[in-house]
Amino acid sequence: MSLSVTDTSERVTAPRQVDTVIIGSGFAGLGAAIKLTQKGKNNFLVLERGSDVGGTWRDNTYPGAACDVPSHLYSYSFALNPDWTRSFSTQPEIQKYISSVARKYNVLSKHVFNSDVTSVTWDENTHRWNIIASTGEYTAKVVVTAVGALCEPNLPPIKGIEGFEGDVFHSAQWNHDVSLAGKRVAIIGTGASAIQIVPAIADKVERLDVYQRTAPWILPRFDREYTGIEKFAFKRIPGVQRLSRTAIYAARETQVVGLAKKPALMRMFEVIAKKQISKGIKDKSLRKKVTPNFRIGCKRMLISNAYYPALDRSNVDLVTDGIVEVKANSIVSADGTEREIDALIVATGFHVTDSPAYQGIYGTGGKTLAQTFEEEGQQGYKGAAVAGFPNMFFLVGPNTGLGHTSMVFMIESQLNYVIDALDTIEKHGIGQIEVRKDVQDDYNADLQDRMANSVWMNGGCASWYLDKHGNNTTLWPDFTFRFRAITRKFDLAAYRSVAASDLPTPAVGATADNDIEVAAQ
Ligand code: N01
Repeated sequence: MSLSVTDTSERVTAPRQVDTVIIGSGFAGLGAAIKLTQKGKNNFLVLERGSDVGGTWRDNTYPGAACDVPSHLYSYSFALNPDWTRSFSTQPEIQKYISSVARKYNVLSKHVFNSDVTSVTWDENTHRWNIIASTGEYTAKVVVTAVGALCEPNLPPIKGIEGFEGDVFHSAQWNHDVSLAGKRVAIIGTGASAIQIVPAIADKVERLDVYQRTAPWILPRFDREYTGIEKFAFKRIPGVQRLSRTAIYAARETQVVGLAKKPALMRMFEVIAKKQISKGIKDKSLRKKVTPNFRIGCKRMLISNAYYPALDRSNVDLVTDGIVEVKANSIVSADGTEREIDALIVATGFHVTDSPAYQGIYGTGGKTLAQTFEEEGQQGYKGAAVAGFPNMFFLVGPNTGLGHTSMVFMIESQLNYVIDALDTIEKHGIGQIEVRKDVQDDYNADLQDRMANSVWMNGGCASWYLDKHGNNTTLWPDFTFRFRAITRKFDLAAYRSVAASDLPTPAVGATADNDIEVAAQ
C-alpha cells in the first residue's frame, strides 16, 4: 500500500467531508447504512470497492456456493424473507436478498461503488480520519470499518505457482469465462469452499485432483426445498417465520457447550461424521485418507452430502502427499508423482488474522492496524474498538466470528453497539473517543481465559482461528446471546473521551497532511 498525501499538486477537488464513512457493504456495512438512515443520521457514505452490495456473497460465485446456515436465521431480523426457496440458500439467492434489502431501505444512493480504499489516516490535528480511495479523498469524524474477515484471498506460497500456464483462479475470484468441461483440473484445499466446488464440477471435468493438506470433518447437510404450504405459512401466518428462526437459533446454540466448554461432548458429532464417510465412500483406503485426526469443531465443521460421493468417482483423485511444486502444466507431489493439468483452482481460504486491509489504517502516532495486531495480536474491545484508533468502530472485528451459527446475528449485535456509540457521541458532544487500553486488555484476558477449555485451543488442529501468537482472536467463545447482552448498550466508561469543545483548534500549517486537510475545510 503506498500513500503520499504530501503532494497537493494533483489535487483537483477538496476531500468530501461527512460525519461517518462506512467501509464495505456486505451484511455488516449495509446493515450500518440502514441503521444510520433509520436514526436520521444521514451525513454518511459507504465506500465499497465492488460494484454492488453483498461483499463476500457478491464475490464468491463459484459453482455450488451456498450457505452453511439456514436462511431464516442467516438474514437480518428486521428484513425477514418469507420467500427463501430452500432451507440452505444458494449464493445467487442470498445475493438477490442482500440487493433487495439495500433497495428496500433506500441506501444505495449513499454508496460510492468501485471505491477501493487505500488508506485511512487519523489526523491528530483535525481529530478526523482522512480517507484515500480510488474514487477520491474523504474526511470523516467517525469511520466504521466493515471489510469482513473473508475478503482477502489467501494465495498459497507454493513453488512455481506463478509460472503455471493454464487457467488459474482463487475460489473467491472464479473466472466464469473459463469452461472446465472436459479438462484436467486440480483444486488445492479441502475447506468449506472446496467441498462445495468439488461435487459441483466433478461430473463435468475429465479428471479432478483434489489436494488435501488436512482432512475436514463433514456432517450431513439437511437441505431441502420449502414446500408451497411452508412458504404460505412463512408469508401469511404471523409468527411462523420468527418461530422457525428461533428454533434454528436455539438448536445451533446448543453446540456452544461442546465447542467452547466441554470438547469431549463433540465426540457424538464425530460418530455422525464417520457414518457420512462410510456411507459416501466405498474405497477403504480413501475412507482412511478423509478421516480427520483432530477433534471435530477444532476447525470449522463442514456440511455436505455430495462431497464424499464426488471423491469416490473414478475421475476424481484425492492427493494427500503435499505439493512440492507447480510446473507450467502440472503439479508435482511429495511422492514424486507429476500430474498434468489444464486448470488450477486455488481454494485456500482468506487472510483472516492478517488482512492486507490493516496495513492501510493509520491510527495515533501513525501506527498501522497491521503493526498493532502484529505486536499484540488481533485484539479489540467487544469486537468494535481497538485502542490507538480513535473514532473508529469495527464490524466483524476481533473475536466476533462464529463456526456454529449465523454471523448476521453477531453483526446485528455489533450494529446495536456501534449505533448506540454514535448516539452517545452526539448526545455528549464528544469530539474524540478511544477505548481504554486497560479495559481492552482485561477484556482480552477474560476472552482467552474462557477460550482455554475450548475445542479450538485443545482439539489438536492448526486453524486460521488462531493468530501467530497462538491466541484465538477470531471467534466469540460463548453463547451468542451473551454477546448480544454485552453489546446492547454502548459503555462510555470503557472509553477515554474528549468533548468537541475541549479539543484544540486545528493548527493551520502544522504538517503537510494538515495543510491539505485544513485547506480543504
Ligand atoms: O477456506 P479455508 P475456505 N497448501 O481456510 C488449504 C466461509 N465459508 O474458502 O486445513 C495446501 O476453510 C487448507 O488446508 P489446512 C467459512 O467461514 C462459508 O474453504 O489449512 N493447502 C484448507 O483445506 C469458511 O470457514 C461457506 O491444512 C492449503 C483450505 O486450503 C471460510 O469461508 C462456504 C494451503 C482452506 O480452507 C473459508 O473457507 C465457503 C497450502 N499452502 C466458505 N493453504 C458457507 O457458508 C491453505 N490450504 C457455505
